[in-house]
Amino acid sequence: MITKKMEDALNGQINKEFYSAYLYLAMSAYCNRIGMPGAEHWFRMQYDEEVLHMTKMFDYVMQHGGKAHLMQIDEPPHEFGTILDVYEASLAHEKSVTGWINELLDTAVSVKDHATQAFLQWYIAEQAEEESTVGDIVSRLNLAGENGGALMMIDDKLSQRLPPAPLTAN
Ligand code: OFO
Repeated sequence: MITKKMEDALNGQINKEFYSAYLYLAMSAYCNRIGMPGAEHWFRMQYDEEVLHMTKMFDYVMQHGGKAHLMQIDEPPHEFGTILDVYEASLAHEKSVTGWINELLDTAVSVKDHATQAFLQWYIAEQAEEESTVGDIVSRLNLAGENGGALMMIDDKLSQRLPPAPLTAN
């Protein structure tokens, strides 16, 4: 059974994962508008992944005697600049998410909730992977600069992203 403090913190993160999904859906729509279909697809897959992050935590709260509490989701931005700007915004967001996951783990430690500490290790590893993946795309876009051919090659690569595998709560 999770404590009220842990339940509130997890519900806060569920809301942030929803926001992440919203943000990436907005980025997908923006990439459609600027003629980057591969990036549009990549962010649509990222949206799907964030929904899985959210539902994994949502299920965990309920399976551990807590109350899943859904809150209002903030409106994301709709304009992002160049394709490099879009991915830099994504990287900055993932760094924020890493900080929030670390704070969640701090809370689990403070209330001596060992089960939630173990559960959160999955998110810690996932955040390292997310930052690395997006950081790599930012590096490639920086190298491509204004080179249209290079940008098309990167966009083609982004179009090959596969859907995320289904997750379980534990
Ligand atoms: Fe849920 O990891 Fe991205 O935001």
